[in-house]
Amino acid sequence: MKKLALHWKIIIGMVLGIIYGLIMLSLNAEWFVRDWVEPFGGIFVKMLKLIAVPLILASLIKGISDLKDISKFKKMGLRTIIIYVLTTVMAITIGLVLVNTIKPGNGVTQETVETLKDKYSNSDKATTIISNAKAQKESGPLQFIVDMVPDNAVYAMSNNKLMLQVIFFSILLGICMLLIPEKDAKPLKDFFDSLNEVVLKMVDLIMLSAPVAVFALLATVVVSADDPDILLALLKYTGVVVLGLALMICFYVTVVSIYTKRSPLWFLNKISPAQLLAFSTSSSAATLPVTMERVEEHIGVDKEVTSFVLPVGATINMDGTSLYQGVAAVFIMQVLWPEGLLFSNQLIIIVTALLASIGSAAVPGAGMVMLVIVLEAIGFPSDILPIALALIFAVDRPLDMCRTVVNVTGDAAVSMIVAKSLGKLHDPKVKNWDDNYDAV
Ligand code: DAS
Repeated sequence: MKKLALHWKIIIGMVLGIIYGLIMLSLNAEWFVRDWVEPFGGIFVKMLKLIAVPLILASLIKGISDLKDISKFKKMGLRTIIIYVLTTVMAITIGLVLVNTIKPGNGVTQETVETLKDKYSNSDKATTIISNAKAQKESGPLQFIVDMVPDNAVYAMSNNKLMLQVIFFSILLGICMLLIPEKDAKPLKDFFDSLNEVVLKMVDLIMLSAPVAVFALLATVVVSADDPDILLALLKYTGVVVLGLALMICFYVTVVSIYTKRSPLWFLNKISPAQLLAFSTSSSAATLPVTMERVEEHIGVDKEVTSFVLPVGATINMDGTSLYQGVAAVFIMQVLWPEGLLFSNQLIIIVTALLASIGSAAVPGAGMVMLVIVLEAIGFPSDILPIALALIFAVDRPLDMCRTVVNVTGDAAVSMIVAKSLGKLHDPKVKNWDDNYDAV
């Protein structure tokens, strides 16, 4: 077992977790999983989130201060944001083409829709999601930029959800270190250099518990799955989302292999631990420390690039989420509001799903909260909004797991493309798959 590479241990943990969850479900022992198993998954996710903030702080500040020249930072920043926006718009378009071609929502009978209305019109889960979205929306379309500016640096560090604020503060501090004489910035630079090394070693340590943690996470997902009652339409809807996400993965590996001359299998093998954790945790934020360590030490992207591109990507680049929002919005209209299926609405979906995915937090279920904003943008009737959400949240958790994998893979692919374009893509320090996990 010792010699087994870590990603195989994680996969075994996932498979055993699903089997164990199904067994406990059949024994009506969900309570046991929630009381005695779920905490091990929760602790693991909390540990990863614990180090996400110091890692972003250390790596962003180190990365920017290593640039020596502020014009390099401007070039990298502009290139990164442009590529992120382009890949997100492409993801939404793929989703819309698939859902309008396959039409998973067609064929749901009127009496099924009536059953849905009776069963879900006051669903508390849906009303919670709607109130969260309303809070997000009332603040206006540019609120996520205003929210980016922290008014208290220490508070910003202590709250993972405000990751954008940590990124903003780190970029500001890193730039100012470039603007003062190097000898004055050196003590601070040395501090963040060593903090960065220490936090990366923490990632290795935490990763050793990953197989047990993903066992607990997957067992919990299995026992908490609701039982949807319009299975066929939902299965088709799920199939369309997963097909779209798979096409996005194919797109990333194709672009990476053509532009960076790295084989698709090589890229997927190197990034697989981060993908497996993204799948298990449904959180780009929790996965970020592992994504950074994989891209930097196993793929060979220079820290100057990973330290900026990945933290920013984890918070604003969510290609999987935006594709899901495009498909979900059209599926919901196909089932509940066919008169809304206008071409103009599809264009509105592209713009609002882009903004909604940028504004989505990198935590489980965030994509669904922002879906409300997409639906409201196309004028979806608010009286049947709870039913629309209830219609799809039975399958939202497994889809969240899949779209988070695409979010993380997209960030890694873009970091390789940006690095290659800046001449910052090197041979990886760690050749074999999990060398540095054995180093602890
Ligand atoms: N779970 C989110 C993430 O962490 C994505 C989503 O909810 O759509 O990337």
